[in-house]
Amino acid sequence: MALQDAANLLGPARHVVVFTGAGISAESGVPTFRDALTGLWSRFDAQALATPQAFDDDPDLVWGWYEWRRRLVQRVRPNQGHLAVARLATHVPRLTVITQNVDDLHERAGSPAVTHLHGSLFTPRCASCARPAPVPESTGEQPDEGRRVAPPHCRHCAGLIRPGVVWFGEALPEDALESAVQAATECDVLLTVGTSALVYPAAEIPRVAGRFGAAVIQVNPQPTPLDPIAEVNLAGPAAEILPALVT
Ligand code: BJW
Ligand code: ZN
Repeated sequence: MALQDAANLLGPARHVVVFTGAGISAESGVPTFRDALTGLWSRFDAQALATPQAFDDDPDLVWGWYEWRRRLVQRVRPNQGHLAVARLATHVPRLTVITQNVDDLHERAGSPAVTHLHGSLFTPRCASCARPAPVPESTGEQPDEGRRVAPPHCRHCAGLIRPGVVWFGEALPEDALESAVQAATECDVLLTVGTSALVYPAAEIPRVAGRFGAAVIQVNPQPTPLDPIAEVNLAGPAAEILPALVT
């Protein structure tokens, strides 16, 4: 049985990497990007929202959209999948958690030192001078998903504040990518959870781990391009499979 095969790989492992994508947060109520009916990109145009050009063209549209998403994340809770990942740290000598997600649900579940490859909804910065900016105070009012909101101005240079996420065409944070690649080359098991593995360079991480000899375990209800390199495919939702795997 696949679950037992996965447990047998995890049991003796000395360094496990957990690599997550939007699917791990789906059962908390955070939409994924590419799921056919519920994914953000089925309702919104990625080019008009998740590129530097989009922010230049219409900063209020882009800032409003990310404010809507930040507040949505603040209203939801980590699920059993995030909690199982945090628990895994007590089962293996070394655990590295690498996420493509811009939410903070791994941290709120108790995973310390999470590597965020695509930034965070909670680290806005100046689009001109790059200095960090405060997360806006909650007004108690919930911005709706299509509402334009003017971004704040930088207190240092008066430039526009932008979300601290990585848009298409932008480089990933160098330290995060470097430490993720390093961990992938060193681990014995990489557990990939809830990612379509379509977005590069992040999608290289499980592939690097496989090339360097790690066993790859995948948790995803749908097939992905990682199926051929995964030693074990656990087809199902993360919030059910992970607690069964990490008891
Ligand atoms: C469940 C579940 C449940 C559902 N349980 N599972 C090589 C080839 C081709 C293109 C490129 C390439 N290299 C670079 C590119 C271009 C581009 C790219 O990859 N494009 C492809 C899409 C074709 N990459 C970039 O532009 C990157 N930058 C770059 O390469 O820069 C080069 C450079 C170097 C030096 C200087 C300057 C430039 C940047 C990529 C940034 C991606 N950003 C986003 C948005 C972040 C901000 C935001 O949140 O708005 O990141 S896009 C979006 O996709 C987001 C995600 O992190 C990322 C990955 O998505 P993820 O997590 O896999 O989600 P989904 O929805 O795709 O999948 C969900 C999965 O969960 C599904 O499989 C479901 O089945 C599953 N699931 N329910 C478990 N309950
Ligand atoms: Zn500034």
